[in-house]
Amino acid sequence: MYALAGKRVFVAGHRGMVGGAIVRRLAEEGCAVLTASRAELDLRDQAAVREWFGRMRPDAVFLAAAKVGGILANDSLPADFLYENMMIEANIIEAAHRVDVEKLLFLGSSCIYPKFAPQPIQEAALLTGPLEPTNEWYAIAKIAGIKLAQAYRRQHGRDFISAMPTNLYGPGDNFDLNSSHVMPALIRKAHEAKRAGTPLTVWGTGSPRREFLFVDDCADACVEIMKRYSEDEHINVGSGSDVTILELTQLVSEVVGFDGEIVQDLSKPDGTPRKLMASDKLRAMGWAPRTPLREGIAASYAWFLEQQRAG
Ligand code: GFB
Repeated sequence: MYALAGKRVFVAGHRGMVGGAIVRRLAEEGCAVLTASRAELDLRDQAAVREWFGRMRPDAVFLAAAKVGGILANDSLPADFLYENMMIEANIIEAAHRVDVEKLLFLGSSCIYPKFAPQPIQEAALLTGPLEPTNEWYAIAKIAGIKLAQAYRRQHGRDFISAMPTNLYGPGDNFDLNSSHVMPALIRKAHEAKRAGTPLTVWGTGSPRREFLFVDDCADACVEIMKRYSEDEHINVGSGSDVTILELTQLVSEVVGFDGEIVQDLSKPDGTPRKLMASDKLRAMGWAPRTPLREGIAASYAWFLEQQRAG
């Protein structure tokens, strides 16, 4: 058991959806939360990261900073996704080692697994087959992060661990249609189609299956993992069930109140056919998600509307 109470806890990536949710969740832990804005600290800059860690001396680190995006952004910005993510994780993990950080949790993604991994995907499926080409750059960077954490455990005895969340969504998500993931894209498209009385366009065939987890549930799991998990192997963080993109489109349409036509854009990629994770290890720790999909979508839509009103 690693106690967070009284500790100095750095959340790298606090302006992002996941980092923001971890900061919210840490309010219950009685710890001092450290954050650094992009203007204060460029996580891709090794010297700056070392200097910051030397000065701020965190006891624990949630490594939730990353260059992230949906299928199109991943596919069209391969250099950014590979370079930026490798720099961020290498700089933070090495700096954490140098200042004797007691515990570090590195966050990855379910796209680290082979494209055709047996479902539900066990942690042991890592590196057993070829990756999905639309996101292999991001996946390679995240696999390197897992290996870095393991390497520092092995060589230096560090308590550095990794968690792999499934597709996440919620307040703080990116709703930009060119770079977003499917959930915020569908919420925005349904909202705009309802207002304009136009059809809603879904990318690809609509047949891929995805597992979704509400971001505050993920943050809760991350805090539990930080406190109670200390193993070499990464740990999956999923909700345990998945839906097709078409089913998701229907559900989002219901929540948003859109009942118009749904059309397909087959020029856009489908990506991995399915990536449902086996989260048995996490469930065995007694953790379970709290937010049903429909409720999470409603919370996400409410946040989107709030942002729109705020301009
Ligand atoms: O969420 P998403 O962009 O990423 O897309 P991945 C999931 C599925 O939704 C794909 C379909 O089959 C998309 O074709 N889709 C339908 C849409 N309509 C839309 C739309 O309007 N926008 C988007 N974005 N998708 C990413 C990876 O994979 O997921 C990352 O690229 C990362 O590496 C992340 O792992 C969690 O689930 O395919």
